[in-house]
Amino acid sequence: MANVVVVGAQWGDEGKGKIVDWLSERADIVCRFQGGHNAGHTLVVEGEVYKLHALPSGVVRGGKLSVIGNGVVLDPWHLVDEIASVRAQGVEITPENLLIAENTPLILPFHGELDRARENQNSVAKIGTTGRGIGPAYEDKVGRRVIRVADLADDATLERRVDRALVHHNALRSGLGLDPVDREALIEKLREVAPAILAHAAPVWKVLTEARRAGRRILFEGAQGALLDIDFGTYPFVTSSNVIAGQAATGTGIGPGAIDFVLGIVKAYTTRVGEGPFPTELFDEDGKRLGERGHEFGTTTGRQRRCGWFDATLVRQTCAISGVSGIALTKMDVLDGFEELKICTGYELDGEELDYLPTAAEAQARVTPIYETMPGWQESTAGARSWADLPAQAIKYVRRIEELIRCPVALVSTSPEREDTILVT
Ligand code: 2SA
Ligand code: MG
Repeated sequence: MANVVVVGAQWGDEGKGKIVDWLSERADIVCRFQGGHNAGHTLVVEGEVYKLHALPSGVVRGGKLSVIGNGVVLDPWHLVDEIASVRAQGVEITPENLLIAENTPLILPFHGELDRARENQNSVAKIGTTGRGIGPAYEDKVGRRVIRVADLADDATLERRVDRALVHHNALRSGLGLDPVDREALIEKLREVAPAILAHAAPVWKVLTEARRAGRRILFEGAQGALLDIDFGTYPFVTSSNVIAGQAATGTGIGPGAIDFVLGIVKAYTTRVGEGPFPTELFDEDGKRLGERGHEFGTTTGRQRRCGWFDATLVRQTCAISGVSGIALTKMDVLDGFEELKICTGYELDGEELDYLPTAAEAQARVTPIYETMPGWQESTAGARSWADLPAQAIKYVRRIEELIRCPVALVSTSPEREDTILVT
């Protein structure tokens, strides 16, 4: 398979990091195309644990080109720190193996302050964001007042861009009781960080076009999950970018025809962090058990994740919207030992059956799941590396999911270790 897009098909934290790492071995280039350091991908390579937020997962593998595309919002100071921390783990990062699109918008300190001020202000505004300034940075991008990587190269441009942003932000800040931004200090801070970022700046669209022409394989690494998509997610409890597969093209500057395969990452149950509707959420012992067995705590903020049964209705919907070609089913082993397992096959709302999640927030909050129950399995699936290693009941569970979501299972992951992966043929 030439160029693959990997996207989350639930609310993020589906275990994309491991799958991306697994696939990156077969790719020449790994690109991020949306989100920012609100992502958190944990990679375990030969026992060493890497926690990445802004950097593409390809960086931990030698000989790959890593790319941060224009669809990302980049906190330059965070990136410098993240580079330093993975370097300390022995990873080599150079202007040759890490490129940043010149048209990438920057997250500035006042974006984070605004994000957190809104979250803390009152319950009406609360989304449960990561507080990283992601939303405010995307707002500025669309509002045509963001500072982009290329703007760092010229002092006069940089000052003009800062002034343009501050007209807006100082007015906003005064309404929130925040002091105006210290213009000189901000410009100084930007000048300081500029060389470290500019060293990696490149016309990514051009690099990718040429790479494609030369037959190099590109892996597009999504962050978050389709239900957090700004258009198709559980709005307003979403992130501020398009996270679905179509964004891989817009967020890097390559045509949609370059995408050969869309791999949707799907966890064998459901989790979500932050506020918002979650039809199959469990508040009982089963939910607690999923959280404990699955170590469901956020990589980025350490928050405890809400847990629930597998929702086939939602995944069928997100697979359709992302044009998923096949799924990777992760964290199967977390289900080991359950007496029975439930799968949501549809919803009921006001006495009617629905085969999709309606758009209206009010309806999303009120749907009740329709479940089918399957017997669980008592054997361990942890570390299974072939179909034959799986208990019969676990295979039935996978096959039933496949049927319900109308999409084939391409991979099954049975532990955080990259070798513990079943390739379904
Ligand atoms: P924000 O900070 O504006 O993006 O927050 C808006 C909502 O989006 C949710 N959000 C996330 N939910 C789950 N996982 C996230 N990141 C993963 C991680 C990375 C991944 O492990 O941390 O799987 O790609 C993530 N990022 C944002 C957030 O909780 C708000 O509900
Ligand atoms: Mg994650």
